[in-house]
Amino acid sequence: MHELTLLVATHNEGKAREYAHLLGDLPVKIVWLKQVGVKEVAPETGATLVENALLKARFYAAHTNLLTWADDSGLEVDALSGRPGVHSAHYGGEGLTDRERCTLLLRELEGIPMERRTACFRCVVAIARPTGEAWTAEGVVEGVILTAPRGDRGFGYDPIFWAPSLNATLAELPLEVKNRISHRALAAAQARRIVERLLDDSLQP
Ligand code: ITT
Repeated sequence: MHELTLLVATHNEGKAREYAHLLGDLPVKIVWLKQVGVKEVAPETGATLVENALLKARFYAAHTNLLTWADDSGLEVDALSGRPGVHSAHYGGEGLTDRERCTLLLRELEGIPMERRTACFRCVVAIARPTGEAWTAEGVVEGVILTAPRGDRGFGYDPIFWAPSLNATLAELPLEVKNRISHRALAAAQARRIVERLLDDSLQP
């Protein structure tokens, strides 16, 4: 039987949990970085999410010789002109916990009224072949940065990101509910079509 293998390449456990749920029904064999023994971390030297997503997907595809799915994502806060954005994972410097980064962001936003605390999460998924051929898809979810964290699910900035459509922070939602509305879910819905197309092509005689 023909089976396509897809490497979902992330070192972030929070992302991995979400993708396991989002992509579980794709008719491919999903493998993870740990499973294929990749410890290297792709360089993220791009200036944009698209550049970094492509860098990651191409790096891990070349490394493993597998079709690879990677994402670069971040939180863009309007009152901070879009920061931390592409630098979300390293906001405040290395070695901080997710909670510490949230606290730092809340401190930066101190005194800013609710109506000016708008923000969005953006996710760019890149799919790359070992040859370097690649495609991208993007998803965005709009929200508001609260003044204190709420909830202990999810990861990253979820406890301070309130989603108006669900009247909850992303950290108060079960994974399958976050996966209905999130930036990652929206990008993944488009990107899975790319994988399905590649699958169709690979089945052609
Ligand atoms: P990989 O590159 O290995 O996938 P990473 O954590 O370094 O893991 P990114 O460079 O894409 O990934 O950084 C994205 C950061 O943006 C992430 O570490 C979080 O701080 C934040 N972020 C992205 N998506 C998020 C989400 O759904 N909920 C909360 N925070 C998120």
